[in-house]
Amino acid sequence: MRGRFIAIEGLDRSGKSTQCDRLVAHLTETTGNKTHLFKFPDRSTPMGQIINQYLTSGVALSDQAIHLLFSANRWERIEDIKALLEKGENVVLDRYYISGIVYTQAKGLERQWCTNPDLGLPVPDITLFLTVSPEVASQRGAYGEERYEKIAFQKRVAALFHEVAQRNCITVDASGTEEEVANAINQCVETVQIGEALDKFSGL
Ligand code: 2DT
Ligand code: MG
Repeated sequence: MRGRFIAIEGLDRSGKSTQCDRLVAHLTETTGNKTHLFKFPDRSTPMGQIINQYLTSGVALSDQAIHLLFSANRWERIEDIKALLEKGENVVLDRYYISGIVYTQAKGLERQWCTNPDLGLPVPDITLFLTVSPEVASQRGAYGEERYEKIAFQKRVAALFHEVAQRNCITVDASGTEEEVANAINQCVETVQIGEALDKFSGL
């Protein structure tokens, strides 16, 4: 049987990375299979390095160009992800195409335009959306260092995330303790049915 394919989405500082690490450990233990974490953007690839410069050192790129790089950054890792799933290993994603779409749409670009480059990517078995208010997130460590970490922008992203999550995600309250959030995530993951074939992303 193919592995489990789970994405975690949310605002900056919503605790995604911590929860992804915990979920990897939980899946390794409960399924007995290897579990891999992929983080998007993957800053280690050639495209990821340009994305990193854009996010951290103010390198100028048009909204369209950076959007296409974020999407290309997913396409450059997807064959590796599919191969692992086919071997029966699990894959956890720290952000995926929903982040790609809502962060660019929050800049004023059209939803359909933002969706197009990601069409055809494999759809996760479940996408968890960690909710935390932009105000609470902004109190957390190192906030404000990267380009998108401004409360006004995060509020626009949050509104779009909430709208999209109603149809595409399971929402998890991430304002509790690390342990509480991890328990909620583990419960959601246990109920997921794994089909053999992966669906192709066809829009939100
Ligand atoms: P991290 O803080 O998770 O490293 O993300 N982003 C991310 C986009 O705008 N489009 C995308 O496709 C992805 C994956 C979210 C860095 C920032 O990049 C944003 C925050
Ligand atoms: Mg961030």
